[in-house]
Amino acid sequence: MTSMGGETIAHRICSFCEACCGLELTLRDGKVMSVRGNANDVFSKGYICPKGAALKDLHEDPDRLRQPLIKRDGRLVEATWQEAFAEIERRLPDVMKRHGRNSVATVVGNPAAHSFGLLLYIPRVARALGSINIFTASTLDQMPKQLSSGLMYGAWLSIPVPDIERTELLMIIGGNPIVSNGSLWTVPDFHGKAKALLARGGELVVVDPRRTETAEAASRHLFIRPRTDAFFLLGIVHTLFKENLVRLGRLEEHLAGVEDLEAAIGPFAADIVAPRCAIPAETIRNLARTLARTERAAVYGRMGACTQEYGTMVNWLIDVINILTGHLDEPGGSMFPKAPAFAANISGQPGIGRGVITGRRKSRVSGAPEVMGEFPIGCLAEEIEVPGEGQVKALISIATNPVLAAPNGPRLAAALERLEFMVSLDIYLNETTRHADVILPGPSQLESSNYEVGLSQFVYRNVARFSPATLSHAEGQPAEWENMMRLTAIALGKGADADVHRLDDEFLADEIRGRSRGADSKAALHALSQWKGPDRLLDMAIRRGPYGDQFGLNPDGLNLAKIAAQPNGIDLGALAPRVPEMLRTPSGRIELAPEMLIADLKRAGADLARPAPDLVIVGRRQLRSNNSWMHNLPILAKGTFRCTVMVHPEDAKRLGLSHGSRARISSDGRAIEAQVEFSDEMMPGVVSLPHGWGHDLPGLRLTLAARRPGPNLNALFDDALRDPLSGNSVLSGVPIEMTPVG
Ligand SMILES: Nc1nc2c(c(=O)[nH]1)N[C@H]1C(S)=C(S)[C@@H](COP(=O)(O)OP(=O)(O)OC[C@H]3O[C@@H](n4cnc5c(=O)[nH]c(N)nc54)[C@H](O)[C@@H]3O)O[C@H]1N2
Ligand SMILES: Nc1nc2c(c(=O)[nH]1)N[C@H]1C(S)=C(S)[C@@H](COP(=O)(O)OP(=O)(O)OC[C@H]3O[C@@H](n4cnc5c(=O)[nH]c(N)nc54)[C@H](O)[C@@H]3O)O[C@H]1N2
Ligand code: SF4
Ligand SMILES: [Mo]
Repeated sequence: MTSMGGETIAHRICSFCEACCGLELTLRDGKVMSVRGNANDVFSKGYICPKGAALKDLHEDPDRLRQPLIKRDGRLVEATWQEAFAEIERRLPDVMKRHGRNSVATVVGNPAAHSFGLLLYIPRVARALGSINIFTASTLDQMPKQLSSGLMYGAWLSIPVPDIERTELLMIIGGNPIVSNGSLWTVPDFHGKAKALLARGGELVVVDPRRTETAEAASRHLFIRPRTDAFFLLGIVHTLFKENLVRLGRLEEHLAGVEDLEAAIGPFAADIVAPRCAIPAETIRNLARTLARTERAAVYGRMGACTQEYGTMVNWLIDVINILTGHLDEPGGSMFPKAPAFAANISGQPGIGRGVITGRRKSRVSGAPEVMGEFPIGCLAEEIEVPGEGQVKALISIATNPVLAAPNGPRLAAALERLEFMVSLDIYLNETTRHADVILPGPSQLESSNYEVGLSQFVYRNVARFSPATLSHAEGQPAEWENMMRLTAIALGKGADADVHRLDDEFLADEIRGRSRGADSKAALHALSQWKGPDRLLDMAIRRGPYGDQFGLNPDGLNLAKIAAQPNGIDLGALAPRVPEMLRTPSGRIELAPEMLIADLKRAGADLARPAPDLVIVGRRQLRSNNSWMHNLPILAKGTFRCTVMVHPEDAKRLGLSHGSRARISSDGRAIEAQVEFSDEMMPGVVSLPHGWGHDLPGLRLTLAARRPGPNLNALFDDALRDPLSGNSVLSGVPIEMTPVG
């Protein structure tokens, strides 16, 4: 932070999306005067999007909660922090006692993944609660990629990313990074990097049922029938084997399962899969040839590749293609970042590990297997509704709005009303938190320090950056990690008045003792003592990490103080090959043909001839929106209303819809209404509507958002429709009917 003439310049990393742009803020008297991209940031080099600038609006939003709320006579009213925690202590342990530990469910949402004060303390709350009922937005999002990566490389977050600055060919399956700014791939200014790729003669191919902003900027766009990517990719893999295009290169000795894969791929010739995915067989074959013959190429997939019933298979096949064409772990291909801290693939013994397992537990009602320690969020409503031993009776929601973000939101909302007790850690009184008995708001982002625990593992270039708190907390406002520790204390029976700092010290001392011997652990604790809470956990992880000072053994190495002293970040270099060192599979190899996926090919084989529905719906992310929770910020909400359903003019004509009119959209008895927008961006037979809207419910404190509430896309979807392997919800390609209203 530097001060001049009453103004202070501060730097921090934007945590609204995965791009992690470095911001430069100008402050005067504790007020944010402006937010700009930090041109000197070693990673984002000045890039910023409209949401980054909205940090000011979020900080100032009068609707953002600054005081806990407690439900009294059915209304959520302001309370003191002491009253709020006393209420939780009065009611939560009682539910645990009467109904057992599994009766308390925890649901975690997207912003928790961007806030280390929440993320690093979730395991503590979860362990203290001791319930199997954990749900997160991961099963609305990236669980298929986590599972396929876990099975192939041995760690859930060992997810390779395109080395975009050195590639010649990038193929994107179901992602729109020009709008989303990238996901499971931290790549600020994707658009600039894509332009550079094309300028050096490279190719960008986008496979998407909409001609998206990214497709528009690409050298080639292919429409694909939604929910059929597995068949398209199987056709490519089949061609690679059939035409002898497989080139394993350096990875050959580190691979297991090549023959098993080749044997299982038999039924999926390009000619066979073509009608299912609506991409001509010759196009599929040519793509396989181009991928195989291009020296530096990468295939990448995102939401469209995850939110379908073959999500895990699609994400596996994307990596399979990168491997078979010799592009995994090679410069210009798809590579593994090396994070400074917290990654499973930087700790323990290099090259081998325990791998991942799923299904250690099954969900009570549907019998869905646990994946990565959680159940599918699509199972939450039934776990609350269906009586019996282990029924969910209380809920802790952490930075999540599943009433809008999860399929069949209205069913979930009704279920939440039946809970005996609900606590929400959230900054808004919204569609989900209105069901809570207690809401505990976190401080403004500007009042918190932060480090991107997860996203540092998906970077286009290795980097170490830290955001200190820009402003101090409002009087009495605890940090989110302190709220998490107080919940932990209550769940452990230590009471609402426990000294949470001491408890945090005890947890840390235990953890350090578990790892190092007496004198060493004392020295480690002393070295960390300048930090508290998540900062301290971060310092420890960085010191122990691959670039760390190893508590003095490597004096030139990094620690948090050194990183914090560099507001523009520390560049740790371009991605470098990491196989076999990063592998954590029991075999010490990349598992090209995990049993679970080879078995799943039978399901796909039996589904080859499924007829195409007349009309299906897909989602659409928008630049000035972030899932469900940024529609209350003036800078983003202004302008024309964007939550429209895009329909191809031919479809519109057939359905009797006119531009600007309203349409009723229904699916399997569930229905919403939306405003029609004609667009030839759509593949005929496919319409698109953004998700995260539907702010017209009673009892919200979202003044601006409620003025233009929009329809809730997820009200159409069946929460039982999932990828059975990962538990991820199907949120795309769902058959609908559309009729004019009025
Ligand atoms: N149909 C359809 N549905 C989708 C998707 C889709 O593409 N199509 N996308 C899915 C994806 S990828 C995701 S990640 C999920 C997101 O699912 P969720 O995470 O459940 O939804 P969000 O809208 O991101 O809600 C975030 C919540 O966190 C709160 N919040 C914001 N900042 C903070 C903070 O600093 N502290 C605390 N305590 N709370 C905070 C907000 O007020 C809001 O209530 O939605 C999914 N839903
Ligand atoms: N501005 C903005 N940025 C965001 C968010 C936001 O809400 N707004 N959300 C953030 C979050 S939580 C996430 S997870 C990321 C997501 O990041 P992305 O995945 O890049 O974003 P989406 O717009 O969901 O892109 C999914 C694409 O898949 C296409 N698609 C749909 N169905 C299919 C299909 O069956 N097959 C294929 N091939 N394509 C299909 C859609 O048309 C869409 O273009 O974005 C993040 N960034
Ligand atoms: S692209 Fe993402 S990280 Fe960058 S400014 Fe926008 S919201 Fe923030
Ligand atoms: Mo997401």
